Amino acid sequence: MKKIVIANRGEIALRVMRTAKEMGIKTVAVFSEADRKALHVRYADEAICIGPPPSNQSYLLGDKIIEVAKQTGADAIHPGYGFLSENADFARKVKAAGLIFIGPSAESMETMGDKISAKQAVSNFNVPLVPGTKEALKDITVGKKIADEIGYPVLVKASAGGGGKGMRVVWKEEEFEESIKLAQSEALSAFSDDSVFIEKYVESPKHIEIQVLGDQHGNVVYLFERECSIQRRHQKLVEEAPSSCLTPEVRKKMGEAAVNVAKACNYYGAGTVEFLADEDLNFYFLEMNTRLQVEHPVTEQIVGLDLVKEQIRIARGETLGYTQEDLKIHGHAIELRVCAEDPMNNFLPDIGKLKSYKTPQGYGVRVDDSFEAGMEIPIQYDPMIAKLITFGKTREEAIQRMIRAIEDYKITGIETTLSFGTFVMKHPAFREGHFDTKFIEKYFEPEMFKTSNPELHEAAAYAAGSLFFQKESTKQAAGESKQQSSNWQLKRG
Ligand code: MV4
Repeated sequence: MKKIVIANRGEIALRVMRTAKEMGIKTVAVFSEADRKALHVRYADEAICIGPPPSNQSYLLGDKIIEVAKQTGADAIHPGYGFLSENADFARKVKAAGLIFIGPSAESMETMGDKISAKQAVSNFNVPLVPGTKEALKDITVGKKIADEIGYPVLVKASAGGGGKGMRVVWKEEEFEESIKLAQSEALSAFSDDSVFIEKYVESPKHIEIQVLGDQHGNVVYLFERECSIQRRHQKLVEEAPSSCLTPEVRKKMGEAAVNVAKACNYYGAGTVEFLADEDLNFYFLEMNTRLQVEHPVTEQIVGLDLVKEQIRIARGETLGYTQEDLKIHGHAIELRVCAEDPMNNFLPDIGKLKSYKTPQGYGVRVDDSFEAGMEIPIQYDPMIAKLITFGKTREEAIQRMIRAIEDYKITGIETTLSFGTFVMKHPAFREGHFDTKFIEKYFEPEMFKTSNPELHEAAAYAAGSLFFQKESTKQAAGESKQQSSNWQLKRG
């Protein structure tokens, strides 16, 4: 492999190019007209404009990107995350053009891309699943019977859905028929596929995912877990590795289950197996993401592997060269997604120019970004400006370092999620590891930190803390039967 095309933009395009450079591989950037001055364009050995700003006229044009690879004499394509990264047809076309797709096979992507087929694929591989149906629901009467057996509340999910799209909670039988019909019509318009299935609804779960790596010779290992429960509308904001709540025994069981998921679809490359975990650490397979994920750096920091380098080595046909026993967790890493969003204003995207931009430095701090002072944040794409990653010997050290790094991060001109990061790091529930996917819904109140004064941040965190304990005790008294919020139906714009 001598030259690769990076079919992506932003921080991930740069991140892939850095590793390629270290491996002596030349890089070709593709870019839209909105990204003419982008850093990934400058960093690459060559760069080719592929169209106007909208992704469907640029970064999603698979055929055009394959053309670029041929034109420039590249021998492989790295898709990054998002865009074409989980598009099986694209992977197939890349291969048919005599190029290497740096990722899994089109078949693995297809099996895992559909939730029903994913569940069926793993069903003989000793992987725990949430009680529910393993086939698309056809008959309302049959569905009702199954829902009764499982017990309410149940969750209706679109088989083609992802990231929470096309999901609906059904609290009682009277709502069942209407919910199924709504979910089906939502799924049909969003994915042109109205297949839905039902599962027992796990309330307030933790979201824990396992990073796996497989080579093309049948070897698969797990690189431990990432805790990704701090999210809003299915958009993760804080991720960490390892999780503060797993025991070594559960970690091993989850890791082995993830390896079995990978084996069930003959997986090679880097992939992530998502699990839900309840309070008692019972865990259930949700889905597999067949790409490199945004939050992969926290795993890199604790295992000491460059995941892009591993992806490239695997794509070249090399063997992993290590076994599960060789892999150990070293220290703790936390990632904050620094997005151009205003936490005080419902996390709405904040557009504009970065008037000043200065990243934090020093031991245990990593910033993966793609901006400089004076640049505009393009509105056509994801509002993520950077990923701020800190690591330390212990979780406490990584948290303290994150608080310091956020303070040292100077961004003016736009609102960002940096202040939200401080709120999380100082929150007692986060510090004690008592949190789940409802963290923001339960504890976040923007008024609490309407200031950049660090002492008031502290006060806000204490206020949040006492509120937390207050809420917990009233909940226990009331028997906790909070209705689901409207977040389920909201889609990220
Ligand atoms: C669930 C669930 C509760 N019970 N499945 C959301 C996205 C998609 N990957 C699956 N999701 C969920 N599936 C059952 N049976 C709750 C969620 C869920 C969630 C999962 C992971 C991270 C954040 C979440 C936020 C809300 C709901």
